[in-house]
Amino acid sequence: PKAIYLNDYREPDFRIDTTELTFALEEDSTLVSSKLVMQRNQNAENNAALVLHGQELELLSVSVDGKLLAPEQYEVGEETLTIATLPERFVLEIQNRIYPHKNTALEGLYRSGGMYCTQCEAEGFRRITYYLDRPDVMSVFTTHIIADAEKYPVMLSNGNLIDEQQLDGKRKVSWHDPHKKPAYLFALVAGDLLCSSDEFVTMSGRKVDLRIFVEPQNIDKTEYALDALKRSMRWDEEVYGREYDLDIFMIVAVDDFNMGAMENKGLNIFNSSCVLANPATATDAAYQRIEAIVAHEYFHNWSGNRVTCRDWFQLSLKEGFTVFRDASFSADMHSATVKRIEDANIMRTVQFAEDGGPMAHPVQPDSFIEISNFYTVTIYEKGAEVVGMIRKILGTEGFRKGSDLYFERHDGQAVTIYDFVAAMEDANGVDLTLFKRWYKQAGTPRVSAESVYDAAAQTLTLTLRQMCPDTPGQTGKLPMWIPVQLGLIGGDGQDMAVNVEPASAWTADSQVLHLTEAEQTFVFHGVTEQPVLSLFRDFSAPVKVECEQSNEELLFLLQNDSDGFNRWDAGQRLMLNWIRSAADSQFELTDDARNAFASLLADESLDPAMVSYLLTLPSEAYIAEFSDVVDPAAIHKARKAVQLALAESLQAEFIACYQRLRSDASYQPVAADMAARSLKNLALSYWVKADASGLQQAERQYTAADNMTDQMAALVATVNSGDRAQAQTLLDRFYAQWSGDALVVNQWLSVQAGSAEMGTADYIRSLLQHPAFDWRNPNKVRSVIGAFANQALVHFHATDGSGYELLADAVLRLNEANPQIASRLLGPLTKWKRLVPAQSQLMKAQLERIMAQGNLSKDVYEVVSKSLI
Ligand code: HT7
Ligand code: ZN
Repeated sequence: PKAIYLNDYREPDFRIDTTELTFALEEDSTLVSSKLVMQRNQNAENNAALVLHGQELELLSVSVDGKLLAPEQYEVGEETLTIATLPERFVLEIQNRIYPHKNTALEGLYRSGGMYCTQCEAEGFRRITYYLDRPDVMSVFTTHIIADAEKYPVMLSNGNLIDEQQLDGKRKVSWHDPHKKPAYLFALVAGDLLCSSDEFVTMSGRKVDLRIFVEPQNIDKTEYALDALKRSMRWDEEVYGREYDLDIFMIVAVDDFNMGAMENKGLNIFNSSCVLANPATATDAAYQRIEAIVAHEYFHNWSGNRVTCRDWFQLSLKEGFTVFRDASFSADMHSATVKRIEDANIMRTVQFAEDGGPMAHPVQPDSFIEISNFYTVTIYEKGAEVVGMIRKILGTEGFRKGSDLYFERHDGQAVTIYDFVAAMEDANGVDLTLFKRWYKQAGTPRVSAESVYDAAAQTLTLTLRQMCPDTPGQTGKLPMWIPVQLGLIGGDGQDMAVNVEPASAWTADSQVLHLTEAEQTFVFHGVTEQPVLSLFRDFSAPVKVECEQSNEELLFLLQNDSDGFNRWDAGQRLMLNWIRSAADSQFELTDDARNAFASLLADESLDPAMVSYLLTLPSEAYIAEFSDVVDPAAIHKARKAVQLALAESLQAEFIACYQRLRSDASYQPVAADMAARSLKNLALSYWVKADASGLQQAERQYTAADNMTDQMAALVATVNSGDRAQAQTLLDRFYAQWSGDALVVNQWLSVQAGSAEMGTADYIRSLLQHPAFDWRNPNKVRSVIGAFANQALVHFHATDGSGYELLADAVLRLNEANPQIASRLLGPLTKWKRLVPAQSQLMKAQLERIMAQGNLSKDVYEVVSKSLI
């Protein structure tokens, strides 16, 4: 397979003004007829041939301006259809047949359960018909669907419904989308579905119909998504001035889906796990994920659909910006500090690992073999952090001016990341040239800090140094523009007022210091006592910070920092120090530390969700990211020792906290209740570790629970307690209760597969034989294989290599059937270079075994070949 380069980008030679598609959904195949009104682009070469993309299509006929072409007038290649001689303007008509029932890759048009659905991003449309399947070709689409009226009473496509006809036993419906769009935003759904409806009145007073379509058994699980949708629509009007632009907005839930959801114009398609919820079946975490994803897909209507990407190297233009927007929305709906903690956690565990590994790539990549491999945490989450830094630099008002200009200037266009930055610059009169390095340089910058306090001069001199390690294909990185939000805290725990020199490097409003060179020294004046430094407040830049601070200083920050994010960060750094010092599996808390955590647990004025995070140990993956050489077994043991020490020394406080937060009120998926449940259930998880009374309480909670959050928390606490018999009893009860609900069964699979107490490779192989498991369903694969390789780290890294072998087997099994899922599963196998030598060799051997197989998909080939370099 060969790579595609950003530098090779050329404008398309042809445009497609209108696209009319007719789908005849037949028993075991679908006939697709397309009518494209096309013209040669002005700056295209005069005689350039038309080269359309197409994959796995059975071509039936090609006509130009109503005349059927003879086979010698066009050429069908492996993945192209070329027509050499064409006029300036013409109407191209193509008929082809496709086989949705045989489509296991879940790209293009496929079957999920009894319904038809599509997934066209990034390059799935070419599996439907021959087309210019690239995002800078935007067209106005009309879609006709003809199918058996009884089997498929619901037939949907983008835009507004324009016609419905009965045709002896069949029905034909027609949809028209007035907004021009690239083919990746096309969607079609047909099935026997029910819908929940509502309406929304936009800021200019237009009424929009809202519909969520689901299979009949799920009709009681749509309320929350509908509510989240209305809140998202209002929020986008209020915060970004963006109004919805069609008469109808539809969401469809499907069971078989490679990712979370898809923002097709007016017809979002969702993985059912990301939209369906009711209190009995969905946890608080699932509710929050649903809210965030509904918002994310809705926000794409402007950041992605109205203004789209010129090419796939610009993917972060829509994804980074939209993640940034959905994160701000979630912060407004719940706690901003907690949301920041969650996002920083993902950056530090998953994105930093990607940026330090073989698949490291810039937010705007230079090349790829398979674009599906680039829907990554770097494009999404680091992309969002980069947008967040622009907001830190410009301030909230300046950022809004920039986004207004961006949407106004580029509405209806396919543009680049630099067009976005240019709008921010032009709206604010700032030069962001230096800042753009964040888009081009891969890798996580390291920032070290050294400070010297001069009591006589009342100054603090702070020297910051930055360096960014080499990444594959990129050496000798240049300094970045790093916004360092900071505070100096006095002995009374209060922030000190400061003056900074050079003043030009300091934005007083936001307390941000601008680090732009490899090394810079800043002098703070009027510092009346030796302060404690609080750096990178609010996770102001996605960097690794090296700043020597003692455990006493960290404890001080944990108790006093006015920045909630840095309170949590100080706690994590402190716990990391403990875990490092517990390498011999023994650990004891100091009195000061015990008392500090005890008072956090007792402090009713604090947000319980925040306290829950303050008392959560860094995950094994997080600890690994902060280790030079990763020894998963040692990390597991040391972390467990610290966990036990916390559980035992704070047992009374955990029990008191648990009892205080118990509530008999009925379940509500609202922020305050979710926060209380999160701390209550964290307290339970420690209590269970401390003594047998915790396990009894877990069983009482499990039995009494009227909601999945409490039921699942009790189950997880029991499974992780190490009492195998009790764990099995609850697991059996759970399955007996929920075997009819696929989404709940997936949670049941993943609790077991992701548990350090249960998830050995042998156990996973037995789960793969369970009737509830199905290789064709990505959610089930993720629930078992994904949970095992990403969460049950001590078993995935078993010293006999059985975990690595299991993952490699799964990748090979899925390589042909579903290459996207096969490739996504591979992530944990690419980290071999940082492991202790014995593990490293075992892991590499499995990569080599995969590489040695013939016919690897492009997706799998790209990840494995890059990982072995
Ligand atoms: N924009 C959507 C991307 C997506 C996707 C990409 C590749 C293969 C399958 C996919 N399903 C959805 C999702 C989003 O970011 O909103
Ligand atoms: Zn997205």
